[in-house]
Amino acid sequence: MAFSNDFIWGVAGASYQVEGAWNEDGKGPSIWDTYTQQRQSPVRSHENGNITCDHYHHMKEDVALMAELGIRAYRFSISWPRVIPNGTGEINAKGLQFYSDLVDELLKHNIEPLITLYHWDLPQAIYDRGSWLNPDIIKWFSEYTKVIVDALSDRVQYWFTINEPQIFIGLGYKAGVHAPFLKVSDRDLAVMTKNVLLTHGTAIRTIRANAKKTPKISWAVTGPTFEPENDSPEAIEEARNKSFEFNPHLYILSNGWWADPVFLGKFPEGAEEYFGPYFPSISAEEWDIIRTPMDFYGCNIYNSIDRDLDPKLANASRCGRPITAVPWPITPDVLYWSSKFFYERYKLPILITENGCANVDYVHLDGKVHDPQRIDFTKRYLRAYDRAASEGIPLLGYVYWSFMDNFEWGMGYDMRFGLVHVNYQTLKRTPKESSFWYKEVIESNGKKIWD
Ligand code: GCO
Repeated sequence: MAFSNDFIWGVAGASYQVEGAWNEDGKGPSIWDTYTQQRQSPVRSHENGNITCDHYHHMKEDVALMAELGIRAYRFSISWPRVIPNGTGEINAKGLQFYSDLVDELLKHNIEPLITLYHWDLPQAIYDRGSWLNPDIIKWFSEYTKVIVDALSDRVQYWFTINEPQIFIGLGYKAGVHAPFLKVSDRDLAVMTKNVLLTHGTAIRTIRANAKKTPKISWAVTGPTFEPENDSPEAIEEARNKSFEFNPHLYILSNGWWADPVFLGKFPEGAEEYFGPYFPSISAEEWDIIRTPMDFYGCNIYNSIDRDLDPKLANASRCGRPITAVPWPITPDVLYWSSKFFYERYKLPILITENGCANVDYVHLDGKVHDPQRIDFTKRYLRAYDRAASEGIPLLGYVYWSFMDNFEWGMGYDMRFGLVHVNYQTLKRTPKESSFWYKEVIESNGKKIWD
């Protein structure tokens, strides 16, 4: 057992996925609101986040439940359009108050707030002005960041700029399965990448310049890696290279495309040839901003990347393997390999900002939610993470996704990741068996995972 004594044990959620109250108390619309209000919402079963868990109105009850379950940290995101309805300009005092109250409530229960500034609910007004294609977004996001930091940094220490650029750009603008459901060209993706990277770097500077409590800052990127075929140095080297290389089809979802610029000051090899005249042109001054240092490396990890995508071979290697409800493969060792590879390459302590299991949970005849798959899943992943700790890789903590079931983006409500079950009709919360198990994991600082 190698987790440090101050290891952070947390749970996560995100504004659009849990809050509801989509048009209350002066909140402006986000791109997720706009698309899910259409008669034919592109989300599975045409579902939307209008009410979802109604966390906006159940916040105190939810925090009290976290405290009962022994949770030490809560990673949540701020809805930009709830605080600044038009994206820029006027501040919605009620929206800001909600987050201030949430922070107070968490601290009252000794739960550390971990704030994500952007978890995909872009103000519609910013989208209308060009979204990530418009370089003004860098300034607009920085202004929004300052509003939040001014209001909350007397009590908050942990900050995440953006959540998973791979996904909000990759699935939102390339694959067309997340808002705003577009498929744009590589040329546009290159422009967006540059603007996202500059937005991230500028936001770090804004936080550092304005925070009252000394901030600890990171981002939360998605971080799957390849696992080596065996433990030989050659196999490990091959997996390491594949985990960061430039692949023309998958670059937008990769680690190297987003993190190499930030830490190494360059895009991965092969990118410039691929983009030709559309390769992002970045001045020395802009590189400085993109490379603004962070304090740790926050990453969301659920599974490793399939080694070979050759369909002829795929049947043999994939057939019947364990999967979650999403369905993603269950690959526990990815927590070891990702932590190792990221630490070696980017030289920062690791915080797993999301990891978790979607399961087929429902309330059983005895009134309880039995979810042994989630317990087994989490135990396996934490064991692999523990291996990384025992090899001396600095690990700051583990944040389970998610605290409660919620709106799973394009997949709607069928996917349940929560430690707490939510009945979307009655809004009743029922802690699942896994939440009681996780409580013991926390109380034992991880020892419980070896039982
Ligand atoms: C993420 C997502 C979460 C998802 C979770 C499960 O950061 O990937 O932000 O919002 O709900 O990952 O897919």
